[in-house]
Amino acid sequence: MSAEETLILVKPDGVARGLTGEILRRVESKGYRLVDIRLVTADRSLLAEHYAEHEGKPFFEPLLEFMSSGPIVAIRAEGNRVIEGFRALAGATDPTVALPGTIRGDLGRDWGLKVQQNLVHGSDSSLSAERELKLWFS
Ligand code: DAT
Ligand code: MG
Repeated sequence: MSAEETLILVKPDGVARGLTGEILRRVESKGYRLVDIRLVTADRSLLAEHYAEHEGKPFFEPLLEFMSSGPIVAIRAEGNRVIEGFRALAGATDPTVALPGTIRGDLGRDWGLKVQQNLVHGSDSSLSAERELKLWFS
């Protein structure tokens, strides 16, 4: 059986703030393996598919606008329970309450915008990981 894989994104705020290396360091230090990595400027259709579950929510349009505002680093990472493990490294969605020690808790904050800019995305289930990896690496 091959090890589990997940999709990690360093969002445009993380890339713009020069935090890509720090975020990759945390993923690698935890012991996960980087299988593939690419710098992507995402178009609207990719982002709408990626975030389809949030269509209709008040932050959906701001989210798509934010995610298309600059380059994203997309990472295919591998390891036993990496999906759950990276979500734990990332911390809670809201960076104000994300625990210190997590990526969002240590490096993120609320900027008073319509969408939270919280540095990273991580797939939330094996079904999401499979779907999202196909979208970003094909
Ligand atoms: P996560 O990225 O932790 O899986 P999510 O899938 O619920 O969170 O939402 C996707 C992104 O949308 C999230 O990273 C930040 C933004 N977001 C979510 N809920 C929000 C809210 N209530 N207000 C503003 N932005 C929000
Ligand atoms: Mg999510």
